Amino acid sequence: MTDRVDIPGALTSALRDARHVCVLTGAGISAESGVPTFRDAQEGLWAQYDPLQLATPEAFEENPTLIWQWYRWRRELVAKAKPNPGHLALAQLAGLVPRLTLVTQNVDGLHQRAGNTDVIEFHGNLFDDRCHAEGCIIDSSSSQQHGEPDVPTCPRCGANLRPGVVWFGEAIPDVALNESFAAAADCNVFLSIGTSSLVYPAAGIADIARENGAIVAEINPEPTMRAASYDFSIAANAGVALPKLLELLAA
Ligand code: BV8
Repeated sequence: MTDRVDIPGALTSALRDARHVCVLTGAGISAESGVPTFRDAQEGLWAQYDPLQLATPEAFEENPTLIWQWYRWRRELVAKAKPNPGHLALAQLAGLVPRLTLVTQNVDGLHQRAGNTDVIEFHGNLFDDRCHAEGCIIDSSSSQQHGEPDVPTCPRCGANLRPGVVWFGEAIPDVALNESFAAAADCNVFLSIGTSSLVYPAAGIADIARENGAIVAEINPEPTMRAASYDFSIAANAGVALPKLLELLAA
């Protein structure tokens, strides 16, 4: 992938004039930080598993130890990762437009580490622990319980703890869902960045923006089948396209 990217002038102008920009990010924006996307083959021990099969309540019920091993491996990997120029550009964008709503499907917390403060974590956060019985978030130091038991337990009720993410087949938290849908309906420009747009209801957020008259652009080195229905499709890595976009905006 070259570092050259063409940013349509009409997109830069629309962003310059926007009252409200809504951004949806997926695993692709963290790829350049070394965090494997869901579509990428996993590494090592985890190469034999399909994340779509592991990220489910059924898999946790069946083998909580294995699921905790997977999430601990991801926590370690993400903790070593750093925000990349794509994350940093979005943090800069927040300071350049009147209102930016950042909705992320990612659970890695890299947008917050890049400086975005107002992030809607549509699928939760990798580093949160949640009581599997009561559903409440528990202070995550609990999962580092004395000698890290294979499956940490809730200090309040003794049930198993689980990572604070939304698994396949689980509902999106109401607040995240409603705030994301409202932002998509209200925004003037919608940027879909680094997502295959295959997972619902996240993938439907762009439709809400489009149906409410927003200008929609996708940034993805492999344009998705939805790109044809968007106003702009920028076939480039986020870490290349977003800094270029910000350079033009700030000019
Ligand atoms: C729900 C947290 C209902 C966990 C995740 C059939 C049809 C439609 C829908 C369904 C269906 N069957 C089932 C469903 C629903 C299901 C779903 O959508 N399944 C899919 C697989 C078909 N959805 C759900 O289950 C959701 N819940 O529907 O609940 C309900 C309602 C009421 C009551 C009860 C239930 C919950 C979904 C949430 C799942 N959790 N994550 C964890 O992380 O462990 S999803 C997980 O996978 C990620 O969070 C992310 O959302 C998704 C992967 O998608 P992407 O982010 O797009 O990543 P991907 O790897 O796919 O693509 C990366 C892209 O980046 C690529 O396009 C690539 O080209 C691009 N890229 C690569 N490098 C770069 C780049 N782009 C830019 N720059 C680069 N450098």
